[in-house]
Amino acid sequence: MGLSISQKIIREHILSGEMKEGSEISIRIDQTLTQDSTGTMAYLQFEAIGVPRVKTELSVAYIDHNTIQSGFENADDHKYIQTVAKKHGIRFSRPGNGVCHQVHIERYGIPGKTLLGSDSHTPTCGGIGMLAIGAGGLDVAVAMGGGPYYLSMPKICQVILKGRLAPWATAKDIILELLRIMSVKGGVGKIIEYSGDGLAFLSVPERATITNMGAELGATTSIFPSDEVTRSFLAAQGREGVWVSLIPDDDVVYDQTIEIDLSILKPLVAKPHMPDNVVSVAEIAGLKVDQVCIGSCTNSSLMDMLKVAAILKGKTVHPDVSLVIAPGSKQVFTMLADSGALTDMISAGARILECACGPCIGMGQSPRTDAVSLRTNNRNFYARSGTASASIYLVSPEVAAVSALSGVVMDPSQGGEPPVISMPSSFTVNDNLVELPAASASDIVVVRGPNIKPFPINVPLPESLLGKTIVKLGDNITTDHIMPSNAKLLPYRSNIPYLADFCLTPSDPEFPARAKANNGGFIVGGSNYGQGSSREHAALAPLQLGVKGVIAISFARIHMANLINNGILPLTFVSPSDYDRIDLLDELEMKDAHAQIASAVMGNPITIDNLSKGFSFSVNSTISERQASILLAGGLLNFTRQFT
Ligand code: MIC
Ligand code: SF4
Repeated sequence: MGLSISQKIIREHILSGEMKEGSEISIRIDQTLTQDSTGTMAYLQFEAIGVPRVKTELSVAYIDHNTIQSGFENADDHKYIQTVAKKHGIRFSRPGNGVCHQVHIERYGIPGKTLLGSDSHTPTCGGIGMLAIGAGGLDVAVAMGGGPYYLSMPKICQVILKGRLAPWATAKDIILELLRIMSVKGGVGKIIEYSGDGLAFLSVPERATITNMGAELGATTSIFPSDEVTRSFLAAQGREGVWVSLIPDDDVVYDQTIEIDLSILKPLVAKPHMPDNVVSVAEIAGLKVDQVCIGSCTNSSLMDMLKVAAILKGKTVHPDVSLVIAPGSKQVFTMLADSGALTDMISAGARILECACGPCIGMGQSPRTDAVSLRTNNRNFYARSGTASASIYLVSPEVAAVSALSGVVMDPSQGGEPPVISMPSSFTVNDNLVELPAASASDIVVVRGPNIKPFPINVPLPESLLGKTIVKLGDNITTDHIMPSNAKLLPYRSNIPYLADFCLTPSDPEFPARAKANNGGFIVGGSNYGQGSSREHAALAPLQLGVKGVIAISFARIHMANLINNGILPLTFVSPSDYDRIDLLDELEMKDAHAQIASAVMGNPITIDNLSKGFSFSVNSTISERQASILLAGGLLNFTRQFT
């Protein structure tokens, strides 16, 4: 049986386990990336591991998330990351250089290599045929130290793209269509591999839009072949030397196949508050718009920006609309300036932001009360914009730009020709904002600000876990619910005690107080619990509040790994109907925890007693032997320390 693209990369990098769907494998990581909102914690953990210099081929620390400096905290964290990077062999991408994923694909990604990033949109680099995976900061710290990355061997899902996009339909519409088909949990446990004759018409930035937003499917990663399109992109970046061809064998047997006919795709939109709530733009045409945000790691490439500039040229943004634009990188920004396209944007009334995540993570530009905000981002989760009453709609840059001019949602395919923009034969390359690490670490002093507080480390698993149900939640709870992030909270990413007071507040404002009053306990959730980001703060804050276990119908991949890494038990209902039999403040007990965890590794269910209601129910924990040992030790740091 032939191998798919990702199976070929895994075969080259596998360190342990068998490439058999569902079994735990470990792989060698060639490159890592971090960004600042997860990076501070990742580097604190890297320091705790105690490896003097990274052992990867390349590790880059980006500053792109926490860029509003309304107090000392973010600037302090930036200085910490800059100095810790310099000391330990990591390149430092200064603020102003751009969003990690955009810069990484432009300057560092290599087809056929592995990349682990402390950000869920790391799969963006799958657009050039890299096996790029998002993970919690601790997993990335371990990989920087030369340790393997463990994952459960995913299923391989083939998506065949047929034909060519019609005018005004875009790469964003391809991934929105896939979200409509598969839903936000349809990709869990899968790698999405793209193929088909349609690939020839999709440039690398377009492919990257698709692999980027594969994160919203819950997929482990997404990947395109490395072909002539990839080669010419890398050549235009002055990096043709790193190109290798990477295509699947002819006789691959895929676990799932989905076909999309590109020629019939229309502009699509994801309505509030889920990226899979997809309808055609035509269906909501005419809706009055208050804000339009163009940018984010999904749609901030030069091609996207040039199209937007061409639409805005010579026009004026509607008086009721605030249009903000954040180019993805310094390369994009300078090329916009040099070509005059930036002038077209400014003249039309666009408010130009620095090249960073910005509004996508609520780092500024929170919309007004009850606003309708059209964004080119990948996530429209409840309250993520910083304004809980706002409605965020996810669209392509083209739909965003035409709607910014008209003041209402517009389906551009109803009339007019789209701007024709072609890929430049060469990009402007200037890596002057990337600092190289020091040759010798001895004279580098790591600078730590006063906002860096000790992070919680769990205790070894007790023999019996006893606690109340301190919250009961529905399906698709995101990490933005569990650990909200916005301009007010992001500066506290290195201060878990402070953040814990905001844990789960978008779902239940009383949760932190209730958790404290009951000395922690259990979280009960629905399906796809913890979808979204890689932030391990969504495990650390519950740990700070004494959460012992999360019992859910199903989990998102990265969050489940983060729970285990912090010694919090991820348990799934054997019979989902038991979910209905548990009420808030029910007292739950898991007896013989050690024996039950050991037996869960063999696939046996775990028994939990509901002491308040007088019944027992079964849960599963789909963990490997290694993960069981981590849970028994009280988390990965404790587990690792046993051997040092
Ligand atoms: C996001 O898009 O949600 C973030 C902010 O980039 C997160 C990382 C974080 O929470 O710092 C992600 O995607 O992993
Ligand atoms: Fe930044 Fe938004 Fe991309 Fe996350 S999704 S990395 S916040 S631009």
